[in-house]
Amino acid sequence: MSVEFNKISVIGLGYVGLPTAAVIANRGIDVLGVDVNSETVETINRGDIHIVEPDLDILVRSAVSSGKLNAAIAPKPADAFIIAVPTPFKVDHKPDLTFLEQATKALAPVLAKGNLVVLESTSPVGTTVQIAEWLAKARPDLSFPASEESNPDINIAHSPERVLPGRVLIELVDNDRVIGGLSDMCSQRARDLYSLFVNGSCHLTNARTAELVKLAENAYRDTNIAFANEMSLVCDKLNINVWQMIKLANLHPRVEILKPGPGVGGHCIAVDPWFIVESASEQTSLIQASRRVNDSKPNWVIERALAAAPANSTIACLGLAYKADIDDLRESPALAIVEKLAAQHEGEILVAEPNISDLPASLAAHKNVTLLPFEKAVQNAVTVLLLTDHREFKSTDLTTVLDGKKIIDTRGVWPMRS
Ligand code: SAJ
Repeated sequence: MSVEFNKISVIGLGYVGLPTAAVIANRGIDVLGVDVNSETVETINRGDIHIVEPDLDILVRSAVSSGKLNAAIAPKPADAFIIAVPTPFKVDHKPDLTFLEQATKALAPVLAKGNLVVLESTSPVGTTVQIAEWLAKARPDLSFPASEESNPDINIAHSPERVLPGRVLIELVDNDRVIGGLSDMCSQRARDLYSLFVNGSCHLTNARTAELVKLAENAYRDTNIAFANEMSLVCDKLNINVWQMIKLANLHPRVEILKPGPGVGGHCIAVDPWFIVESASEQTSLIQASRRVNDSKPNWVIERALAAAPANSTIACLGLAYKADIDDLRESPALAIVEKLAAQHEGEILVAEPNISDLPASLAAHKNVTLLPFEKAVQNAVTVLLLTDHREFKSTDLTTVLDGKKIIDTRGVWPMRS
């Protein structure tokens, strides 16, 4: 183990920061996790977790009970700081760096000569330099790589998180990392940091390239999903089974069409392409068109559901999470669809979401919405709208229960009934 990094601080204890903090702490390194939410901090210090991610509970419990992982609401001195706070967008799709600015300014007072700061949050091109500028302004007594200094007091790099929710603990360790420092020394020091817990290779580049690599990955996926979603509209119009069509097209050795769905959700793929658009709007017609296709899919699903369900009848909505086998409702098209249905359909809406125990406030406010185990929801409904392909929905044999019901399967879980 490198003697350089005896204490590491992870700022932002969400879906990326908490697993990262727990993995590092389980390598025997002292980790202070920092989050502005005091409930989150208390939960973690009890050895519990506030998110659903396979095996994360075990890892956090072990890291906290060994004393290697502690959480606090404010930063304290450390050798390296990993920033993993949300970088959402505003209503006009422009990047909102408020959390990042607050986190950076909170960390500035505890910085000391020799520290390394790594930005992991997905960020628009130029953000790593922006962090250096914020820090330099707050700490004129220290030198930063954005200045001419070849060996500054503080090293700064960007290494975007690339982990897939649902597989975070595996991908955090096994995925390759892209590391872009504000100087070669910054990149090398960040590589030393990640070498402490990453088995994948570390690829060094500059900060701007690393920033765009991450954005390009997610925009690439968004564009590919948009193609699949567009095909689902084409198939609907031409009365062709989209699942069968894609399965057959994918037999071609150079074709791999992704899966259509109710829209693209989560806090990454539906957001990050806009960061490229913001930097290069005239050059991004394909990226912008893909966003429009994916963003319009929920309304298309709502129209089909309303047309299929008789007035005052009961609709079962299966799934609220933005994708399978997680509890994350952020930017979830499934949730948005059920919210709109609840407002527009006069009958009962029976919601099944195995990964949550209470309805979110936006649905609990509607009298016609109830959360039920999914078999019950399906049994009592006339129309079944499948929105998320959770394993529970896929693994249960509903053959006879579904007979006679109107089915709208947005994920292809029952491909021959769609
Ligand atoms: N989706 C489809 N059809 C598909 C695949 C996905 O409709 O064939 C939908 C999902 O249902 C979901 C959305 O797209 O609503 C996004 O899901 P996802 O599994 O594609 O990706 P995320 O948002 O969970 O995670 C992505 C990953 N990026 C890429 O695969 C390029 C992950 O590696 C990133 O770390 C993460 O974004 C992030 O944090 O940026």
